[in-house]
Amino acid sequence: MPIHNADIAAIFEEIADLLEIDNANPFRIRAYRNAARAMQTLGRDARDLVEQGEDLSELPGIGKELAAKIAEIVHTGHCQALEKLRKQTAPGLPDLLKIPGLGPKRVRALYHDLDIHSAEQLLRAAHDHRLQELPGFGPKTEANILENLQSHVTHEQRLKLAVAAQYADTLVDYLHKMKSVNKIVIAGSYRRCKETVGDLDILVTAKAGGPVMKHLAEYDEIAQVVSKGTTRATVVLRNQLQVDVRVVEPVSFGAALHYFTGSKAHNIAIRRRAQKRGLKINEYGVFKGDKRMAGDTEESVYKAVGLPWIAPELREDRGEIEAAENKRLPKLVELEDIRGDLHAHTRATDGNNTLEEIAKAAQDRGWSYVAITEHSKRLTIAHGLDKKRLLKQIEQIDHLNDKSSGITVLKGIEVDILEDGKLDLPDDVLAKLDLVIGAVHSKFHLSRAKQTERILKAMDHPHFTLLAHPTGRLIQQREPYDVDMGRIIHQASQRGCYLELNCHPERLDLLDTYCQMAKEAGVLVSINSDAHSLADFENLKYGIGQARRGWLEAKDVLNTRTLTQLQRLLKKTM
Ligand code: DGT
Ligand code: CA
Ligand code: CA
Repeated sequence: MPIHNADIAAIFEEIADLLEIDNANPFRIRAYRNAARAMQTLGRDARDLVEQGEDLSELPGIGKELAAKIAEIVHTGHCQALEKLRKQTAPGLPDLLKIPGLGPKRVRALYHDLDIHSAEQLLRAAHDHRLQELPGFGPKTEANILENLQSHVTHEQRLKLAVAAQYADTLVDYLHKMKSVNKIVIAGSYRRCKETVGDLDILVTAKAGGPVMKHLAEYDEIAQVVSKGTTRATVVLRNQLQVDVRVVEPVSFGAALHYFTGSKAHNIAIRRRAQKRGLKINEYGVFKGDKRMAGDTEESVYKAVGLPWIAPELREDRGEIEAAENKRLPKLVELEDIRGDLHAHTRATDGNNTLEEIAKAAQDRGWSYVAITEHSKRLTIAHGLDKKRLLKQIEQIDHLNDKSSGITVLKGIEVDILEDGKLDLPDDVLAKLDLVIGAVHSKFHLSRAKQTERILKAMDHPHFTLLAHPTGRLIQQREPYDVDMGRIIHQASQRGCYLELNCHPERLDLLDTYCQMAKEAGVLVSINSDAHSLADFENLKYGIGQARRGWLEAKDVLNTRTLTQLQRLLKKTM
């Protein structure tokens, strides 16, 4: 049974959560959280490392004990320490943790003070306003929990795109091992690069249907075969991800790909268009009466209804069909357009790598620049920089730039925006930097008016260049903070500063619709990895997907500029 890094990370996170509910030693809890993060950002399969006999305890954040646990999980699929903790924890509590806004500390309080150990009990208590009396809760938290409880039910089964990708990749590799298989494409929301996916829709072309489905059913990550015919099957993987597989004829491949890529709204609009032209369109092809007009490629399907091919990320029936009709489809940004990253952390704060390692990795990617933007002092858990340490880093970067060629390391900071809108470091040191990224890391629950004013005030600061993860949401974990994004985008256009699209798979923040708003207002978006380790640079592809969903072209993106152009744009704001 192949174990993915995400599986190991999930086990370590659960151990940390259960330890925290149990009020265990904070250092132990932190060690598991760090290990979970190390697994997510490893960049290679831990399974391969274990099988090749490599010493995992040499990885950052992994000691001997954790290395042994990783090996145990790879070999057995289980972790005894977790099983033991689960037995010790009141049943129901782990489920409560899955509700956004409820961390282990709150779950512990709910259990100890109100004897709550199920979502139903929690719902009742929130309705009766019994939560707000608990220390650390209050009426706002209670309202948030109530809201999250309701939306929790609707997206609990969806997986984040980057997590689904790990399972999708191995399954596709497995299916490719079959000689009779030709093409394999994952359609659906996955192909449209949605932030989360409900299930995977896989299309296969193959000589004959039978053996493919048999091969699929033998995949050892399957928990359940829901249905299995000769041309279609539905299975559920161990992690509860449902996979629909269809074998299609080459003549129908384009039509099937179009149909199963969706979105449903886009399909319906295209079908209506076909009907107006006296055509019938379905997953087998485009037909006039009984005559097949198109269907082997997606291009042929679009052509039959008088349109150019439309990129999957645009297919939401949000104006893409009109744009195609009027030959105004955007030429969407691609990974290759990116010339550098404007948000990375080093070992000086909570990153894993040295300055030199980051510079080298950026250069190896063919980039011209990379910005180092550590946290500022207020963020103590990340060991944020004060003025003195930042000045020291500025010197180090100058020194590095003096001796290296081919890559420029830009000097930056991810400075906290304080509750009153002030920045967390003095002006004289900010003035020495190439860019100043402002970020909200606290007081997420201010009123809309206050939160908006806070950010607008920060953006007014003479040295402010870029707003980090503008809505603060964590996918399926934390709702965006309540803020008037229209005013923020307007302010950015007036002030000549920029918005970040943070590519961390849990953030993907700027949201797609705000990307569109920024583009319309002429505000450039910077697609940033927020790397804490070298493997995080890989996350740029998810940010690119999100940017494409937001209709962004290379010209709408700040870090597609050459170094000289970028420096000019950054100076304008300082
Ligand atoms: P998901 O799985 O919830 O993340 O989202 P999708 O978009 O992958 O949806 P899914 O898996 O239910 O269906 C895959 C595609 O199949 C969908 O994007 C469009 C197409 N489809 C499904 N049901 C219908 C339908 O009733 N009418 C049309 N025209 N297309 C449909
Ligand atoms: Ca799907
Ligand atoms: Ca499906």
